[in-house]
Amino acid sequence: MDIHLRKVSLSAWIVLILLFGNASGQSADTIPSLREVFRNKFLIGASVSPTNIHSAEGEVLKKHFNSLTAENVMKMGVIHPEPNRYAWSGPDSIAAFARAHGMKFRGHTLVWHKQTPNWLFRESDGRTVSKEKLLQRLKEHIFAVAGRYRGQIYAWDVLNEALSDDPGTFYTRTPFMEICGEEFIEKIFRWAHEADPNALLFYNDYRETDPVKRKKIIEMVTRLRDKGVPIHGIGLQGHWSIHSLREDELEACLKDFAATGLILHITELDLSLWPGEPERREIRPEDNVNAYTMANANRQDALYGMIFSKFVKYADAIQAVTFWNITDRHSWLDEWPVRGRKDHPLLFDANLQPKFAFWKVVEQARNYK
Ligand code: 9MR
Repeated sequence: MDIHLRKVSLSAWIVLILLFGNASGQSADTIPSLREVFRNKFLIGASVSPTNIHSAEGEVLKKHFNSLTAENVMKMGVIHPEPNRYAWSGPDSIAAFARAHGMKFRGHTLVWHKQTPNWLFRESDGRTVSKEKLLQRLKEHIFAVAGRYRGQIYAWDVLNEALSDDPGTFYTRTPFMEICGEEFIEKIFRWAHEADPNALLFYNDYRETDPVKRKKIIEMVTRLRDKGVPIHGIGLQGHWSIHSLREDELEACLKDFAATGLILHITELDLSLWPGEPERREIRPEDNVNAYTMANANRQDALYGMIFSKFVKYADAIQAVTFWNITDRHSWLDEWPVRGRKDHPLLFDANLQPKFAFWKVVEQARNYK
């Protein structure tokens, strides 16, 4: 049986077909807009590329979403591939789409140690740059990028994933940290604020449900706040798996982050049908199965319901919920950690139709105070 038809009895199905004459049973008019359902609670966002906003997925965006994040084209290596060259056309087209459709635009990301351009850490003769030069390059980069989109980007991920997953280590060892020491963090927030004083500034990280990692995130942002550094919010990525996400952990996570008093954005939400893995690896025979089984889909429906019941509970702290990609037609998880292994982590299926998980999410709006 097609997975989309499960749970619908035969008689209900006949009624639906008579009513809507639509084999999928879901006429476009009967499907509520996600962003309308959650209006006045939080924004509903998706990460996008300059291409997919103009594909069929763009229609899903226009109906259900009111915030966009560039999945890749604003990262340092893409937007600033050479010392004096910026690639503006991709981000400009996303900005134009956001404007044309009355959507917000989240900036991702000013500083991240991944997807950095090769030239950034090197002198022209190949030696490692000095601390002063690297800081100067960071400053120029931030002023150029945040300056160009001043007034168009409402919130920036200023720093992405600087904290270690190793419980015994605070910061991840990155070229930024090795060359500049932790003081670069404070500086990049101050520069971002100067470049665009109205943008909300975020620290963004994953594995936020892990109590040790969470403590580090809270400690770092609290220290920055106490020093008067302009940081307004914490981005909780939310790359979760149906095999490991636990309600008690999510509850504790949101409670702790809400207690900081900072704005919370869920920045990269998806719920994988595969167990999470920290490293890329080759495909194995056991990966060649369809993970979108009834059991997995049922689990995903229930967990999406649970996740949004928590978001609704903490809606006073949460300003935006952004999904990482739009529909199951394409997800970064189709490539990671196993290239070519299909995942189905989102609320819309590969045919761009709402999944049962979508309805579970919509149901949570009933629980508004
Ligand atoms: O989805 C992004 C993927 O297309 C890129 O190849 C990858 C590597 O740069 O980055 C992915 O997005 C990441 C995001 O920028 C930061 N948090 C983790 C996301 C998934 O890796």
